Amino acid sequence: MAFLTADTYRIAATEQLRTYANILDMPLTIVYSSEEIQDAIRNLSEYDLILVDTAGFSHKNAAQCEDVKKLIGGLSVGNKTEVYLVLSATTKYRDLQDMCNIYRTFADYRLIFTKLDETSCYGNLLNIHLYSGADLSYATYGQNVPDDIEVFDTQKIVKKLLGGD
Ligand SMILES: Nc1nc2c(ncn2[C@@H]2O[C@H](COP(=O)(O)OP(=O)(O)OP(=O)(O)O)[C@@H](O)[C@H]2O)c(=O)[nH]1
Ligand SMILES: [Mg+2]
Repeated sequence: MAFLTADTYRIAATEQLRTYANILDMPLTIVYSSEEIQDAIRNLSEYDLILVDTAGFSHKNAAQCEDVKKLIGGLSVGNKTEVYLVLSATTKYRDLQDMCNIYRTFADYRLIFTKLDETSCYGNLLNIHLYSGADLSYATYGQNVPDDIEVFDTQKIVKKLLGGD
């Protein structure tokens, strides 16, 4: 398994991922533009899994959206790709809808919801799943890596939603 990051945007984002890569003893490749992505993937062809991190940005920034769209497009050429859209459970419904619509134009994706520990409102998860038609894949419940991520447990969330927990 190898890491590839295109997040050269946020201060120290690559340093942070390098720390994870060191802990897990995996190679890290940094790409600075969508044009570099195919070469970078080719150089990692001996790995069966490559985790790619894209830069976080406002979905209302059209230029950055275009960059990520190109990057994801470049990844898909000749490779089996899975795209995950990571959304915070604390984001307002209307904004989540906008994010889903914009990312839908990039690729088919599965959803990861973060920050379930910071909210008591679970309706957005169900509504966004229905609205986007995307599968719910993982959920995170805190900042401890890797303990606070788990496969999305529908039963658990439905229980919380109906006040059973
Ligand atoms: N409480 C809580 N904090 C979380 C959770 N998931 C992530 N965080 C925190 O949220 C902050 C941002 O996490 P990142 O993983 O950097 O988020 P990101 O979406 O990659 O950010 P950008 O790349 O800048 O868009 C960090 O301080 C994380 O520890 C969660 O499930 N619960
Ligand atoms: Mg990030």
